Amino acid sequence: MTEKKTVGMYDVFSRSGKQTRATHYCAGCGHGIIHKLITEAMVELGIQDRTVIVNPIGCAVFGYYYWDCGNVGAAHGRAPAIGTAINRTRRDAVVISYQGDGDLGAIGFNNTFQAAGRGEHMAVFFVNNAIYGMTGGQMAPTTLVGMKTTTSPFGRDPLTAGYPLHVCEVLNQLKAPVYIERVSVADTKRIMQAKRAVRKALEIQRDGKGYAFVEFISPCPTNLGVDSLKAAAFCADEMEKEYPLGCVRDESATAEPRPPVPVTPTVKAFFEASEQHQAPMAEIDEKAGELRLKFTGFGGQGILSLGVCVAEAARLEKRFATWFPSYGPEQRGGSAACSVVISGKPIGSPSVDHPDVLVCMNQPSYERFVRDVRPGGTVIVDATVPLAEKAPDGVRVVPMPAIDLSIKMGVPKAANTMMLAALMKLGVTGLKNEHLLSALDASFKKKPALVEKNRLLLDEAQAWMEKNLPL
Ligand SMILES: Cc1ncc(C[n+]2csc(CCOP(=O)(O)OP(=O)(O)O)c2C)c(N)n1
Repeated sequence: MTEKKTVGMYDVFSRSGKQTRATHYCAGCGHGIIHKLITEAMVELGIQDRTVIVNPIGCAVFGYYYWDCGNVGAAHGRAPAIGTAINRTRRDAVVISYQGDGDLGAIGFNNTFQAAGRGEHMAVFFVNNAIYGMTGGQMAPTTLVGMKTTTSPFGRDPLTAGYPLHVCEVLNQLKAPVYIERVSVADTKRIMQAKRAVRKALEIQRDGKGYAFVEFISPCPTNLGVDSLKAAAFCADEMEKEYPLGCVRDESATAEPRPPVPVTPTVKAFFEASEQHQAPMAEIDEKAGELRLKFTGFGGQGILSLGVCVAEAARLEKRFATWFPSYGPEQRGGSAACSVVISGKPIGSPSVDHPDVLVCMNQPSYERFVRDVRPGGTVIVDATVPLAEKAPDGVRVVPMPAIDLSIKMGVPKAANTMMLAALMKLGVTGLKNEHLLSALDASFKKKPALVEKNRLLLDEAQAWMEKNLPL
C-alpha cells in the first residue's frame, strides 16, 4: 500500500532524535484527524506561509513536530494571550490557537473568554475529549456527569464537581465572535462536517474577519479504557447528548474585515528601544567565575533599580547577567528583593538562595537573609538596622548609613545610590567602576537632572566610607 503524504505536514516525527513515520498519538485518538484537517485547509487556502499555530500543553504539545508552518508553544491555557501578541505584532499572520479541554476549559478559560470577548483575530480549535489526556485521565470541565476518571473514580458528581462546561454556548453570550460551531470526528460523516468547519474558520482568518471557534468532540480510547470503535461510539452516543453538534453562530457572510488593533504607544516605544539598543553580546570567560548577589529592602527604597544597575553594568562588561525580582503584594512599603547573577558563562538559574553579596536596606530582610550568605561573602546593611542576628562565620558585615546620608544630602530617595557607592568602594561586584557609573547614569536617562545629582551623592558616600570604615 502506498502512503499518501499530507502536504503541509512533516514527513517524519522526529521527537528525541528518533525518525519515525508513526505518530505519537494513541490508536483511535482524535488529535491526528484534527491535525490533518487543519493542515489540509491551511494548504488549500494558500496560507501555510503565514500561519502560526500556538501549541498547547496537553497531548498536542508536540504539534510543531507535525505542522509545517509557524509554531509557538504556550504555557498551560495561555495560547489565546500568545495568539493575541502574534496578531498585534504580525498583522499578516493567520493565528491558530489549538487547545484541549483541560488547557482551554480549566486553567485557561478566562484567557479564552477574554480573547473571545475582544474578538481577537484568530481561529481557536478546541479538542473536547472530556478528559485530561496527557496526564493520565483526570476529570476535565467537560467530563460528563457520572463519568469515571482518575479524579472522579465514582463518577462525576455535580454536587461536588459541578456540571459539564458548554464552551460554545458560553462564548455565544459574547458579542464579538464571528463564528462558533461544534463538530465531531467520531466517524467519516462527522469528519466531513468538521472539515467544512475548519475551512470556514480559516477562511475567516484569511479574510481578516475576526474570532472563529470550532469545538471538536474527539475520542480518547486510552483514558476511557476502551478500544477505538467504542471510544468513537461514546462520542456519538454519550457526548453528543450533552454537547449537541451544530453551528451556534455564523456571521461570516456579513462580517466586515476587522480593522487592525492600533499599536499602543508603550508597545511602540518598546520596539523602538529594542531596535536602537544594540546590547553588547556576553562573552564566555572561564576565569571570570560566577557571583551571586541579593538586594533586599522595602518597596520604594530603590532596591530593584539598584539590582538592575548592577546587572546592566555586568552587561556592559560583556558578562552574562540575570536580574530576577520578587515583590510582596503591596505596592509601597512591602518587602522587595531581587537576585542578580553575574557570570563568565551562561547562567543556569537566576534565583539566588545563597548570595556572595547581600545588600539589606531594612531589618526584616537582614534577619531573613543574613544566615544564607556564603562563607567569604559580604553583607552591606543600612546602619539603622540593629545587628541582633549574627552573620555566619567568615561573612563580613558592613553597616552603611545609606538612609541617613541620603536624608542629610536632601535626597531621601537616593539611599540606593549610597549602597551602590558601598559596593563600588568595597569592590565586591568584580565589575569596573566605569561600568557601574555608566549603568547608574543610564538609569536616569529620562531624568537627566538627576544624573549629576547622583554622581555627587556617590562621591559623598565614598568620602564617608574612606573616613569612617577601615577598608
Ligand atoms: C501550569 C501547569 N499545570 C499543570 C500541568 C500538567 N498538565 C499537563 S497537560 C494537562 C492537561 C491537559 O489536558 P487537555 O487540555 O484536556 O489536553 P489533552 O491532553 O486531553 O489533549 C495538565 C493538567 C502543566 N503542564 N502546567
